[in-house]
This record gives sequence, structure tokens and C-alpha cells, in this order.
Amino acid sequence: MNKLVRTKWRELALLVLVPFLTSGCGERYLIMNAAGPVAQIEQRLIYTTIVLVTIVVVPVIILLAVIVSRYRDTPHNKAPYNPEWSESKILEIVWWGIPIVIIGIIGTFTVRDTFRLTKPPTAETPLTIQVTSLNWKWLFQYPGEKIATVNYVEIPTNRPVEFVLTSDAPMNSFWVPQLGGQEYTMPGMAMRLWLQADKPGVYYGHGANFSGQGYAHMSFNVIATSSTGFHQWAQKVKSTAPPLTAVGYKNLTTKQDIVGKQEFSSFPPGMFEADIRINGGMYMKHKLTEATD
Ligand SMILES: [Cu+2]
Repeated sequence: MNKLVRTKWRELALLVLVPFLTSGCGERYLIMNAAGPVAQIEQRLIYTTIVLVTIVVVPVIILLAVIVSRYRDTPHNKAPYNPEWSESKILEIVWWGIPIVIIGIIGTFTVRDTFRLTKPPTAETPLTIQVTSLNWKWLFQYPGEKIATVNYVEIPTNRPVEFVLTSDAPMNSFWVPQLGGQEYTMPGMAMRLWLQADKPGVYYGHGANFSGQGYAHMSFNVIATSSTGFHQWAQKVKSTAPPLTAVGYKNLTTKQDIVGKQEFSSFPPGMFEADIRINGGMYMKHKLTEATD
């Protein structure tokens, strides 16, 4: 090996090793740092799938290497050569049977968890938050507290939150990796996503669907605090923030601005439902949980 090639190999090794060794398995991998029951169920499903898929993938890769090295065309190859061979019942059973069983197991777990997550994760009284994706911001309305926020959302811990999602702009997707999987926001439709935070903290959220120019700025924080902290915060917004008027909402939807955090002490009643109707759609078929609080 000449010197140049050796240097190249060393560089390549560093390139692969440094990010691998310095990243650890820490906070950076949000999806593997579940902070609530929904994300925990999904994380378990991901691990189960990884294990089951490994049962197929690893032997196949090993077999590939073995076959390539054993049967390759070299002058003194001693590998058996059997041109009349046509079938093997045992092999057919192995390579059809094992994948079928594995797909069956993954499918069973996936269906079970999918149905489980369409319901509130725990028995506590849920909190409803209506979410609208706009160009290039997120609007959150609290029908129970009658307050609204832009680009951040505060929730109580240990209580299921029912996010009802729509869009008054291109389709987007609402995703808070540490709390659970994503759900689409679509104009004229109301979609439902149950999430819950077990630990107080600030959780990163982002639009998970490319929706155009300002998409990169569509991130928001989910701030989870105790029940008392949440009520104090709601009271503070109620008493200090300006109201969101119909004109103000129109500005939010029509102006394609990138804005920071905002909060509002009130909003025009029925705005969320009207927004879905205006976009030619219908409200969720299933009755929403009564807004409590
Ligand atoms: Cu749809």
C-alpha cells in the first residue's frame, strides 16, 4: 500500500469513527428518548421490529459472504458442483416459513399498538388542544381555557392531551418525537392524535412534511409542567396577553411571515371548526371529548 492510499484510508476511518464515537446514544436521538406512554409503546414496537428483522437480515448477509467466497470462480475451487439439482423442500420451508412467521408477528404487534394509540393513553381527564398549521407557523387553540398560542404549546404532565389537527395552508405533519408519532394536518379535515408527557420538560416539535419555502422554520416547543404550573400559565396568558381577533387571525393565515412565540387571551369562538368548513371539509366523525377544565 503506498503512502497516499494509506492516508486516504486513515481519513475515511476517522470520518466514520468520529461521529460514531462522539454521538453516544444520548439526547440527540429524540425518537429513542421516549417521555410519555405513547412514545414508549412506539419505541417498544421499533425495538421489537429491529430484533425480528435482524433474524432475517443477519443470516442473509452472512450467507451472501459465504456463498460468494465458496463458489467463486478460481482455478482450484473444490466446492461441490451439482447441475442436476432442482429443488429442496427443507429450504423452501425455511425461506418461506421464517419470513411469513416474522411478518405475522410484526403485523400482530403493529395492529395491536395502532388500535391502542387511537384511545387516550391513560384514564385521566384529557385536555383538548386544536392545532392549525399555517405558512410558516403553528397555531394552538385551547377550547377549554379559551386561550391561544403560536409556535409553542404548554401542556400538563401525566394527563392525556388530545390534539385535533388541521391546516389552513399546504398539508403538513405534526410531530413531537419524544411524545409520539406524527399525524398529518390537512385543510378541511380534523385529525386526532393522543399524546402524553410523563416528565416535565421542553420537547422539540416540528412539521414532518415538506410544505414549501418557510417549512424549515415550522418548529415549536412543547412545554410540559405540573398541573398547577399549567393552570398558572393559562391564567397568566388570560390576564396579560392581547386577544386574537378575526382580523388578527386573517393576518396569521394570509401573511407568509416567520414569527416567534405569541400568545392570545381569547379567540373568536368556533374559529377552528369554521376554518375546516371554509376549506370545504367536514369535522371529525367521532365526537370530540368534551372540552373540560
Ligand atoms: Cu385528509
